[in-house]
Amino acid sequence: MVSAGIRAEFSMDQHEDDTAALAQEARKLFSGRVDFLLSAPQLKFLPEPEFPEIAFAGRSNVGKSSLINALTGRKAIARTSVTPGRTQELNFFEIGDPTQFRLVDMPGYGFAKAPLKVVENWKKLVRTFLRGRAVLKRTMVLVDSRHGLKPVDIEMMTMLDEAAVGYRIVLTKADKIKASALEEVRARTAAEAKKHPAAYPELHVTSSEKGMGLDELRAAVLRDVRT
Ligand SMILES: Nc1nc2c(ncn2[C@@H]2O[C@H](COP(=O)(O)OP(=O)(O)OP(=O)(O)O)[C@@H](O)[C@H]2O)c(=O)[nH]1
Ligand SMILES: [Mg+2]
Repeated sequence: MVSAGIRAEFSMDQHEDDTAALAQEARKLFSGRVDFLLSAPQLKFLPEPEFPEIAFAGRSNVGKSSLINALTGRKAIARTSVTPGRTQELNFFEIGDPTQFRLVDMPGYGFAKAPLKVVENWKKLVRTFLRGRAVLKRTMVLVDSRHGLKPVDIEMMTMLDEAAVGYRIVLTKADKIKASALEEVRARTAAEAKKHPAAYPELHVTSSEKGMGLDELRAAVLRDVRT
């Protein structure tokens, strides 16, 4: 007879094995074939919804494109810039050979200096895509560690809650602040996430520059792709 204690221990070990196996598989996939597929400036240019997709959203300059480069170990497969507003279309990247899933690099929101008309267009493109894309498995909502959640982020999160689109909050640029400040923003962001029904309760803390949190995020992406 197996006691409940041993059973619990076994399932815990099993869980850890599964997690380790997934992380390893994810690492392999992300270091394998990664190709830029296309850039869609309007919804009519979207690719056929043939594969699971994971979208990267967040304020301008938060580090969406940099994170895609870091996750895939490519220096510049997604274009980055110190000037906010670099990414202006939905950019699709394919991972795996044969293709397993797609990553979508999105234009940033909350970029005050862009012309109003341009901002309105991006907003519509991003919202329509996030709300209506059947193959979208998860959205990563990126938040700059130095700034924490801003009203536009809360607005985006609320929109995703209402559309019942599950999302993970990913703190970026963790290398740019002290550990104590990072802990503070992490706690504050986690508390806000708890209030949002479509948000994952656990946050990801990352640095594209230093590689922090990338293995965990790769594994999370693969888990999301398979749900
Ligand atoms: N120190 C540090 N800098 C980062 C990190 N991630 C991004 N950056 C810098 O932040 C700036 C903006 O990065 P992008 O990846 O272009 O940001 P984005 O969110 O794609 O911006 P838009 O496309 O304009 O919305 C660049 O100068 C990056 O080098 C990081 O983890 N650490
Ligand atoms: Mg970008």
